[in-house]
This record gives sequence, structure tokens and C-alpha cells, in this order.
Amino acid sequence: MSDAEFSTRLSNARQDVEACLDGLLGPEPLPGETARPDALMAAIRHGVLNGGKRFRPFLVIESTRLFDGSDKAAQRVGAALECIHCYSLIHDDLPAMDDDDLRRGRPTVHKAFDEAAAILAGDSLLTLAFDIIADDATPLDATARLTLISTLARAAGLGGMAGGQALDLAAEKTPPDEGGIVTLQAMKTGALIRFACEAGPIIAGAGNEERARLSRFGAVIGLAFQLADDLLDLRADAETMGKATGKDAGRGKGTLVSLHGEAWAERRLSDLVSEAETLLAPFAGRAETLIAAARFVASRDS
Ligand code: GRG
Repeated sequence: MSDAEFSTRLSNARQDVEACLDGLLGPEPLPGETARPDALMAAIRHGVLNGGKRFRPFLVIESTRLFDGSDKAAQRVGAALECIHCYSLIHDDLPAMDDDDLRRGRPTVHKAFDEAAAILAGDSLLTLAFDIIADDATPLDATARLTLISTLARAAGLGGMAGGQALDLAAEKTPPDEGGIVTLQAMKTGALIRFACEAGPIIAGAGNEERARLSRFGAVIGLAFQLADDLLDLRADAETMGKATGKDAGRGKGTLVSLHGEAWAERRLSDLVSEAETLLAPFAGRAETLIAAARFVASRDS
């Protein structure tokens, strides 16, 4: 698949998911909700509808297509996952965590609004994600919806992303060894990406073998995503990234790049892309978009 074809597919998925998110984040309360406060909705929309790549929803959509699953279900699960990703960014930017003023090229939610609004926007997005999947409007049977909810809860929670964030904060005081860095990154960054790839076979009702294979593919590209992010933190400027860069080095934070150097990281990225290709080899041409996604992750420049 050419770079241009891949960009078109990513951009189409982005548009579909943004339309879905725009509808889900409307002012009208759902049955059972009392009201959606205007100021909270403004903070939430600032933190979500703001130019993200939507790479995780794209992975949900493409891993679902690999098994001919429902596109509509994939869009809603992708939107739910993006809600959790956006919550994590909003909370990560808070002064108590990474303390950033810029995200996706715009003021962070606590800068544009205030800290309480940012905390509540994140809380609301986290719970909304599970509401979106549980809702009958997600066209899947109840067992598939429950499996998605439980798998996503474990990816996002204490043994996944939130736990990884805790390990990351602790790493500023006591630097972890290489194994510790790999574990914290697999949790903080990798868990949501792994869920995105595993969601497809769950949505499409594929078997356990396929689900395990896509989960391994997700783990591999999650590693590549973080390695590329560590390289970008060293190499790119804040304008290109839409967020502060150079923060890891500034804080003396250990990464695999600081341990082994940039040339090692480039070689490891290329090995990870080969591993991703091998994992999807049984699907032959049907997996070309996901394989292009693995290459995109390794070579991305923003
Ligand atoms: C606060 C519970 C909690 C978790 C925060 C997301 C996160 C965990 C920390 C962010 C720190 C960071 C920069 C991690 C590297 C990987 C990452 C999540 C990059 C941002 O994701 P992209 O590049 O961003 O997909 P866009 O803006 O395109 O969505």
C-alpha cells in the first residue's frame, strides 16, 4: 500500500470517528442523565475535538475490517477508545502529572479552562467510554459488548494505562532498569494500542487464536509507538509535535533511547515492523492496511 493510500484511509477513519464523537458529545442529555452542563461540555469538547491523529480508532476500524466485522460498531468502539485516550492526555497535562501548557497545538484543558474542569472532563470521558460500548446503539450482541467493556477496563485501569502512569511518575524518583522501562511503557502507552487491535476480532466474533494474534500485533506496534515517541521527544520541535518536547531528557527520565542510543532505536524499530509483518502474514493482502499502520508508527514524524 502506498503512503498516499494509507493517508487517505487514516483520514477517512479520522473523519468518521470525529463525526461520531461530535454526535456523542452533544448538549442533549441521554435517558437517565439529568443535564449536560455547558461549561463542562465546552471543556470536554476542547479536549477531544482538537485535531488528534485518531490512530487508535483507526486501528479498531482496520482490525475489524480484517475479519469483516461491523463498521458502525468499530466506529463507536473507536470513539469510546478515543474518549479514554483524550481523558488520559487531559489528566497527564495537569500540574500534578506532566504539567503541560500545550497539547495538539492548543492550550491544554486546564489552561484554557481550569484544573477542576480538566479533572471533571477526564472523569466524564472515562465513564462515557463504557456507556458508548454498552449502549444498544453499538450494533453487537450483549456478550461482545461485555467482552469489549471488560477488556478495555483492564487496558485502561490499574493494571494497564493508569498503573503505567503511576510507574512513570515513580520512575522520576527511582529510575527503573530496562525491564522496568519496558513494563511501564507497555502499560502506559501499549495497553490502549493493544486493545485497539484486539477489539477487531472481538467485534467481528473471530476465534481466540485470531484474537491472541491481533493482541500480539498490538503489543508489537505499541512498543514501536513508544520508541518512536521517545525519538521524537529528542528530535522534534514543539511546533511540529503540538506539545512540549525534550521533557524526558530534561527530567533525566530513562527511556530505551537514552539507554541504548538512537541508532539502536532505529534498528529496533525496523525489527518490530518485521515482527508485525510476520504476525499478520497468515492474512496475506487482507492485512496490508494494518501492516502499513505498523510502518507508519515506526516512521512517524509527529
Ligand atoms: C493520566 C491515567 C493517565 C494516563 C496518562 C497518555 C499518557 C498516560 C501519558 C502521555 C504521555 C505520553 C506522551 C505518552 C507517549 C505516547 C502517547 C500517548 C502519545 C500521544 O498519543 P498520540 O501521538 O496523540 O496518538 P494524538 O494527539 O494524535 O492523539
